[in-house]
Amino acid sequence: MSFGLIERYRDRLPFAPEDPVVSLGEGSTPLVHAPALSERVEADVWLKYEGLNPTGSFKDRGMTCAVSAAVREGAEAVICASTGNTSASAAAYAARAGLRCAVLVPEGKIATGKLAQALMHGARVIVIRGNFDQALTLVRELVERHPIALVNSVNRFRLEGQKTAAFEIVEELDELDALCIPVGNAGNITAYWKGFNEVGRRPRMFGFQAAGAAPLVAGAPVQHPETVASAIRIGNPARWEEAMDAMTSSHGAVRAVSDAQILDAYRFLAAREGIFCEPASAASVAGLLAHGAGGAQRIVCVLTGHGLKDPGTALDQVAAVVPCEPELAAVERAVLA
Ligand code: AN7
Repeated sequence: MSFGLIERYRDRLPFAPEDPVVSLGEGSTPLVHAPALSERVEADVWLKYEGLNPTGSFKDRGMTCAVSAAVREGAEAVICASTGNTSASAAAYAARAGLRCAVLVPEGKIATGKLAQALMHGARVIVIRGNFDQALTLVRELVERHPIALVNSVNRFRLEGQKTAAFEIVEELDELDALCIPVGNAGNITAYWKGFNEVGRRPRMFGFQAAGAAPLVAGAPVQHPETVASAIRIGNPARWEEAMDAMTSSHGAVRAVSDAQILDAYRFLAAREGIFCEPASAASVAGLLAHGAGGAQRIVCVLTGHGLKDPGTALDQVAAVVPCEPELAAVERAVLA
């Protein structure tokens, strides 16, 4: 019997024992030591493997709380704008709760696995001819007019759930100097900082954005964000101020990484550490490799989503398969070549 994170951390979450809980057994993800990466950066690095949540991303931590709260409030439907993972998670938890779910996603810019998840879980998938920022503006206006619960990370229950990843890390590591994390809509870095503060810890927070979608680095919204890391193709983060506060008050930083650096880190993690994450997740490691973490010795990189989410980008990155006749001599040549 595995427990979800509301049960595990109820004393630190805004849920009473009698409240309804919608859970898929999220959280309690592995913190995996990364020897090859540690050697490259001459520090001790661990990977918080959030791709092992039920729908394959960290969003499930926030969604168990957001959907449980929506049920408690009597909601019948939930909605979100999404670059993909939020839609997959919202769809799954809504299905579990018996709620209707609608998701707005940017046309042509969501990874195949995420789209398949949202559709399989029965969400109404609305494809916006625009980007994530436009979709988020639209859903925020829509929920002003209709009684539908908004489950983007502007919903405070999302951050409550996601802060539990920080609790799990400090339970495993007595000392932690820095956290490296990809930043898109800036909810997750805000949630980690909240979680660390609640347990009296203050690691330096290093946020990494894709160079083509780096409003926090530029100090201004980006009108037309572009990056291979579609999950973080976001030009105007909702949690802008909180994220900047997390980085400045922890003596961290926000930096950009190029798509080439992201893809290098993505392949390195798969080929050398045996860990397959999605491109956006690799931004945390790309950032550590490119910019360091202020001389920190004990570092956690958050791998936010599973590599299986985005088979298209993976297959674009790797060597071709080896065709072979079904004969021993041919197989021998193919294997030993
Ligand atoms: C794999 O699904 O915004 O900075 O709509 O899917 O909290 O936004 C996804 C974000 C990092 C960035 N890694 O987190 C969405 C969405 C992955 C992600 C982020 C996302 P935030």
